[in-house]
Amino acid sequence: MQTDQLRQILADLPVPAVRAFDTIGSTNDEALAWAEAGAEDGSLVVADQQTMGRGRLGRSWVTNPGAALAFSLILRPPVAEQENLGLFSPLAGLAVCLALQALNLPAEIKWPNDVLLARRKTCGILAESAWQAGQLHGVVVGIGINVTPASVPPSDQVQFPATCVEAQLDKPLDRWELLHAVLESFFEWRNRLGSVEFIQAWEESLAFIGEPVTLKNSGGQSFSGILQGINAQGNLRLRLADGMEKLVSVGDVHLRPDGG
Ligand code: BT5
Repeated sequence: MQTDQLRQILADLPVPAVRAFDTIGSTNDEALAWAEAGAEDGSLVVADQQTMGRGRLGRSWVTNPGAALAFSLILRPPVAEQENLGLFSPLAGLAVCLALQALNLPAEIKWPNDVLLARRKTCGILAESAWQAGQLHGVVVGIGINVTPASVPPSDQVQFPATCVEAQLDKPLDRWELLHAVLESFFEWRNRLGSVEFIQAWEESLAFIGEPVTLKNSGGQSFSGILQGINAQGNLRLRLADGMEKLVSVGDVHLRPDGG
């Protein structure tokens, strides 16, 4: 996909500039460098293939050529929006989820922001902020979506079962239409970031409500309980075995369905 063609496809969206690559290390790295160099809010980096795609905490993300969507959106949040910085990755998850639901797919969100189809990971999100002298300089929201079967890594290379959109849709999908739909939904919900409706929409698409799950943080601590939902601050509500409710904030936490 050429940069000019992509610009045309996205012309009705608040995307002022696009950089498209056949192959790149990581679209997030390119976007962080571009943000540093002064990219405007809404600028977009797209790649057909990533050779060093990144997940969270040094994990890797596989993007095979011609098979997936891999893109990074540069945001320049105004001060009011900076209060909800932690909600940018859930916003991206919600946008992907709603775009897939619009294709009649029963997409769900594995809290906080992975998107699942048939309980398998179809999309991963990595939001990173750039700071300069204590000031927020920009946020890069990286989104990877598995589209064709060639995008799905072998099962021994993933921590959580994976799938792709076409496997669930049972017909080919135009990747660029999906990109447009995701960005449209992202910008629409960005206007309501952190609102009651935002939390409601996030919770409505949440996977595993009423089911036993275990949450693990990077320190190795884990909590098991029944997933209740999301509170107004975006924290996950977990009912522990002793009946107490535990709130877990968006951060470095891994959620796993028990026995899943
Ligand atoms: C994520 O990390 O899920 C965030 C992935 C973000 C990727 C996008 S693509 C555009 C932008 N540029 C980048 O360099 N990154 C962003 P995490 O929750 O840490 O999950 C990573 C784990 O997912 C890996 O350790 C694998 O187990 C698994 N994985 C890797 N590639 C996958 C794929 N294509 N589909 C499903 N699972 C995958």
